[in-house]
Amino acid sequence: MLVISKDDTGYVASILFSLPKIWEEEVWTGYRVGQEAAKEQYKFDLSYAHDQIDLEIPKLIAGKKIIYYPIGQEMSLDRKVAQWVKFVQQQHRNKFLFAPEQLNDVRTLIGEMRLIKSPQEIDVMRESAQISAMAHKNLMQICKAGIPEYRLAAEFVYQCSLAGCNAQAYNAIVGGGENSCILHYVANNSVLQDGQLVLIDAGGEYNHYAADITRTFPINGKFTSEQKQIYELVLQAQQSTINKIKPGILWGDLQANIIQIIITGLVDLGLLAGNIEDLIATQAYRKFYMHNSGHWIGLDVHDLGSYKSANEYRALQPGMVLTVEPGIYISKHTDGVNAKWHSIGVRIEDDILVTESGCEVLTKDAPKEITEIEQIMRS
Ligand SMILES: [Mn+2]
Repeated sequence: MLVISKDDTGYVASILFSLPKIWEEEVWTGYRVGQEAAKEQYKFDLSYAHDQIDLEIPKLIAGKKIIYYPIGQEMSLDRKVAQWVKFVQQQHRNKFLFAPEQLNDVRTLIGEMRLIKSPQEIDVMRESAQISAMAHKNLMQICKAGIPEYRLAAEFVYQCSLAGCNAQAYNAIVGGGENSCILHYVANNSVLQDGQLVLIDAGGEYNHYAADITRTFPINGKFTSEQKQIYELVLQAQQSTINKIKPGILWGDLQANIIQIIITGLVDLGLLAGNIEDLIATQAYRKFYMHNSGHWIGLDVHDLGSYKSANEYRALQPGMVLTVEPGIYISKHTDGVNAKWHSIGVRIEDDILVTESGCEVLTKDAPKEITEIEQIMRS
């Protein structure tokens, strides 16, 4: 448990409570930092063994007005906080030290801090994105009809691990054919069929920072005419939206741009009929594109931080990292669609850093142009 305490003069102290360094326990569960190294190596101002929490925290909160902690995240912590406050109330009733009067949720503050990445964080995210991008490219090289979806998921994990990822940012989605139309398909246990697409949504986690990439490509290496038309439309929606990203752009503008392009394209292909404005107003696109433009990404794949402030979509700022991930999904269960479009699910997703002058696509090494994908899969 980390306590950060600020006094009236503005002095900030960091106090760590952690497991004591006991070799007979470490031999079972692994190395521990211990209290000495916490101060010397990690520069905490104070360091205690975890069993000192109930003794030390009341001293730390006495005289403070507000406690920030994740309210309601763990009932055991809610109970502890109440006990510590009650203890201070009783101990200091007749002294000049007061018990805290206010509990605030620390996640609101941390969410805002996590929204703007430092240069060091950006370096790690670039590395995480690059490893994941190369792992996606590798899947294009080894994919062929007849292998199970989990083979590609396993190869992805393997390549990320070889490059130093300690975990995956989330369970990989590898969906061939009809499975590409299930947004969070994680069964990954069907066999990839010749002539169909495979959609792969997978990202490694490097030094605790997530990557989140989706690529869709033909299992046999060559797009059919229908697959190509849907793919090019999704790619156009994604590229046009990425091109708009720069400081000052509102979060909601990204989804609006995707919807505009996807609806126009679906009308051109004969998959939707009617006036563009009416189709947007009635959300007719939801039959084919039923999710949002993306999300913040960082320590979590869906990172903390609000998308609106005071009911207005927030404006992008340098240092924010977000995904842009339009998709079109045409299942055999989708009503009123010519069978030639069935089982075509396409999503293309990249991780984008907002810079002073525009943006940087952190995941740019994962191929997404049709000619590039077909060339990689041919060789
Ligand atoms: Mn995503």
